[in-house]
Amino acid sequence: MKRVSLVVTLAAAAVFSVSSADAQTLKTVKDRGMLSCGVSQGLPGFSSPDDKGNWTGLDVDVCRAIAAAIFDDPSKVKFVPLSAKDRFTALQSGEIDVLSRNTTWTLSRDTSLGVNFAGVSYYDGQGFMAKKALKVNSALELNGASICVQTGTTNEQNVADYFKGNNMKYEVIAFANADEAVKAYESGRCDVFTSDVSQLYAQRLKLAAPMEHVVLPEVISKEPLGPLVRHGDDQWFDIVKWTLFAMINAEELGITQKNVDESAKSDKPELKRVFGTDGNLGEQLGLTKDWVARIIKATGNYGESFERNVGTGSKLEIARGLNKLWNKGGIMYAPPIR
Ligand SMILES: N[C@@H](CCC(=O)N[C@@H](CS)C(=O)NCC(=O)O)C(=O)O
Repeated sequence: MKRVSLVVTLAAAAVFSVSSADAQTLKTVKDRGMLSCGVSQGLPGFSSPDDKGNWTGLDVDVCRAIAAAIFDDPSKVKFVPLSAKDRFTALQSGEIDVLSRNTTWTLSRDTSLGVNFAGVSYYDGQGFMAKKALKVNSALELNGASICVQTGTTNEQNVADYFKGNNMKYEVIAFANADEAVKAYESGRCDVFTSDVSQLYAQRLKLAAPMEHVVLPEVISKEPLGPLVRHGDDQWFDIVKWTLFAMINAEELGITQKNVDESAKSDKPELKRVFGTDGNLGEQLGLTKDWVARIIKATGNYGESFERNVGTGSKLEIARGLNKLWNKGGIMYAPPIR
């Protein structure tokens, strides 16, 4: 009997020490007074700085939302620009607390890199951009083409699969940096440029004559993009996950940046839980009761962030498509806040 209880005590102690030792990220972030967020080196609509170094974008908003939830201040974020190749090392080493950089969730990344994907913030797929002068209407006409791509991306492998699958020849010209790849394409070193379709639209804006380039109709892969964290801190994983889910749920519940104060006074049971006037869901996450209000005041709901950064309110003018809410014809769906 004594032995059993000793074993139980030791097991409980082990569990306790694991959770207390690992749940450090929130504390680290609070002590630093700043969230460290890994982003791209400049991808309009997703994460790009203006000439004053002020970052905006859909991926940027995820980090601003996390900072708002923790500090009630979306400006408390240090943005760390990372190439596709360096992004995972920065997360593994602890240089950043979260990576929010148009990163595709795949099985190999989820299992071999010591990371956890917190959800999907944008459902994307890979495509091709070609000069109109090339007179190509379909990716299936690309036999023998040279293709510019960025190294360290899912796009490298997908393009190989696609050409092999369709019995077509191709030549890959890979670059460590997106701007180099796009410049090489623009200068004629490659016939086409390939990346996630959203990024084709974003990169096209940087070209001297955007309208001389077309995005071909084929989408050759699934690229679910979302934020990710390091293994080993489940509380932090939950915070990042539920911050994204809060933005998506807010859209579903009709909570907007404009009406958030009004909505917080609602008597509806669902809204009372979301705003913490009933229960303490925010505190269960390690945050405050008003965590959702803080997030929506800072960034707006998911749909507002989408439209402002990549949708109709932006230069990219990307259609919501798959990223519409599940009850509006899309697949964007967040588990409920209850
Ligand atoms: N979603 C893909 C591609 C991500 C990626 O890095 N794409 C390049 C292609 S344009 C990019 O965004 N570069 C922007 C940058 O390096 O700042 C992945 O996770 O591997």
